[in-house]
Amino acid sequence: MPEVSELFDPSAWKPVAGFDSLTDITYHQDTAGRVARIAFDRPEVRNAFRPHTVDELYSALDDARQNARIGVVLLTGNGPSARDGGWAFCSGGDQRIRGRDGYQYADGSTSTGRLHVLEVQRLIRFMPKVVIAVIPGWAAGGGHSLHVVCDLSIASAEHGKFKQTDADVGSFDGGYGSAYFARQVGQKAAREVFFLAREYDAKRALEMGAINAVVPHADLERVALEWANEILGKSPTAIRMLKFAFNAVDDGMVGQQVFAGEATRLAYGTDEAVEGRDAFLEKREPDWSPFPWQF
Ligand code: S0N
Repeated sequence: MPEVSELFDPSAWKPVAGFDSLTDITYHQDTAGRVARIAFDRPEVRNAFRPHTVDELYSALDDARQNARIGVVLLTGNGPSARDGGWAFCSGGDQRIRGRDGYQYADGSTSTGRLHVLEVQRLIRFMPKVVIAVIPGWAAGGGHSLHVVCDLSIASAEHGKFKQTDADVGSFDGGYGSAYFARQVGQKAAREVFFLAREYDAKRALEMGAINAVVPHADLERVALEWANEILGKSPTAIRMLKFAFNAVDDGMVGQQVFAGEATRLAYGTDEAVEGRDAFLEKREPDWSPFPWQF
């Protein structure tokens, strides 16, 4: 079996320092240190996540968020399964450890279950970088929701498959996984996907508008890295403002807050804002005369 994944090119990636003891995911940066590759690493269960997986995923994503050189994150699933050769992006919550109040840690370290993949969804949604779902196989259940919340999705032509099993297993993502999905594909298609829980191949997902591209399986990660490098050629501020502008219309006051925070950061860079700060520090009235009331 390959050390990481059959699609992984070891010459393109290096492991990230400080993340040596990961068990459920892998975390790499490209050789230029500009792109992060974060991958589910439980191919024997179609990359289902347990609470520990979610903890590792959150830390790696947050590390990428705080790294000012990283502009794009690729979220994918390692594979194939050594047992049967099956490929997966992610099959959602590990149903073997689902309790009555959430998902249980293997060591029983918390008395209550966890449902914190939603925190990961929010991190992807609000991080000022582009997150691309790179889908080499199944995106099912909560794994389907994760691809929905990513900014872009690219899938394997041969193995990319989509299924929203929530209603089969008595689970429901009533937030981004469904309502935001309906924004992407329309209400009728979204309700079909959830209410019938059928399987869709990558070609059909593309027709629906659920994903951006379908590429030959062997080329999947290379193409994803090409997309990432193309995005890295753009203005970081423009990309950040555009991501938050796209989000704001669906995110209510929180969306406005995130967008406005970035607008404030931009305003701090103006002479006008510097004058306001300096006037306060120098205990004088600000002189706004050089700054026009724009029309
Ligand atoms: C993905 C599917 C369609 C693949 O089918 P295929 O190719 O026929 O493979 P299988 O033979 O079914 O699977 C191979 C082995 O992998 C195991 N397995 C697969 N998925 C899971 C899983 N999710 N949990 C545990 N094991 C899994 C199979 O059992 C099999 O192993 P063996 O041979 O030993 O039995 C198909 O596998 C499928 O439908 N999987 C289940 C998908 C699913 O229903 N997922 C859960 C849906 N709900 C969620 O994800 C919600 C998650 C959630 O709410 C949550 C979880 C944690 C924290 C927070 C949250 C939250 O969102 O709030």
